[in-house]
Amino acid sequence: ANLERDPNGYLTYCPCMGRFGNQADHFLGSLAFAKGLNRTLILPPWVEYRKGEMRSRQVPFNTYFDVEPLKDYHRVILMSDFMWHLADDVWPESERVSFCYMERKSLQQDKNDPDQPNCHAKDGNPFGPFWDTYNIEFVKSEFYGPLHFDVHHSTMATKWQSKYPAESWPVLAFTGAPASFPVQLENRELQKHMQWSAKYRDAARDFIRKVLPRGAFVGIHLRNGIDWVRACEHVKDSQHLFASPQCLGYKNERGALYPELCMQTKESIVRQLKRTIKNVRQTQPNNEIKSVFVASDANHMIGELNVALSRMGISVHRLPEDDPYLDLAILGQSNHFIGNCISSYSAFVKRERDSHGFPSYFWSFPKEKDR
Ligand code: GFB
Repeated sequence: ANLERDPNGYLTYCPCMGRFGNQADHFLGSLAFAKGLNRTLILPPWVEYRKGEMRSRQVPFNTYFDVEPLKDYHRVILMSDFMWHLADDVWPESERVSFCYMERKSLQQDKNDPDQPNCHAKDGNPFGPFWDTYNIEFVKSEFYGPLHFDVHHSTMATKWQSKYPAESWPVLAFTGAPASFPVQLENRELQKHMQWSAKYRDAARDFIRKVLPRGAFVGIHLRNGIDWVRACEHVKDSQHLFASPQCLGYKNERGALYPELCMQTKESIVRQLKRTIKNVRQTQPNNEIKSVFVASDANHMIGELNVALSRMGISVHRLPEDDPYLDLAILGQSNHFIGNCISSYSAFVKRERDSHGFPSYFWSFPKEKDR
């Protein structure tokens, strides 16, 4: 490919925090930030963690999402394209500077150079493996504080541009995503530019056509693994937890956090699912729900749900093999969706469905007594 250099510069970052839901939130913010600064966004690979592996895996951005639809919003380039075709010219090895807000302490304190403040951009996992994927070493650190990433509410973009003009700083390389978590309200709608790659679109469609019975289906997300049980303990001392603003509002306009929002009992899940199906049967008699698709990180409750729903003539299904991305793509296509307010994985589905005008609901929200 004969790629042309963008005179306005580039922005690259490591999606070094959290798993997919977190990375997706960060991606939307980084995309808005790149547009605000008028720099081409280098599309990072997704960072994945496998059981028993010490180093993260980096999966090319376009394995899951198409690149073209993003260009309707802003200029982007795959990280591999940038590194193979442009980096030698735009970002020579001697000029690779890592950006962080302020000094980051090293895990292994540098004995030779103990006091030199540094981003330590490659320290630990996934930081090292991420940049190693493209053989990137940094020669220097740059601390950008007190600048920040909210380009919607201030003259922040201009400040970045005057402090780091593209002529002298062709590439801004961030140690972590230049974005907030959870995703800023203004950036949620950028989700419409994240469109599943053909592989996932087709796989979702095939599963729906071949495995699920004909008719409408409800997609549900059950987030109930041990990491989640532990995370939910923080409900009692927080205003917000992870993606909770999607339900409660960014300023708690729609209420305070409560435990059932994070973790639900099996009984309440069955109750809400039955009630949802009955409501739909009454209000939309022409598009009768025939099945339930369950996505989960741990317990799919297939047995319990089949027992509870068989009398209503409804079968319950899951993927034969764990695939977090295919689960997401199918949930995005379901006729109805029930997700978890606190989970950023659910939040991805909710945003995608909003962009299509598909309905979504959440477990135990609104609060039982307020319904
Ligand atoms: O995506 P994620 O940041 O969402 O992390 P949360 C959860 C990961 O668990 C996903 C797996 O990326 C998947 O790998 N997972 C969750 C699932 N639900 C499903 C599912 O339905 N199907 C499949 N196949 N996999 C929070 C994070 O996770 O968890 C926090 O935001 C923190 O950083 C906390 O780590 C404990 O927002 O749900």
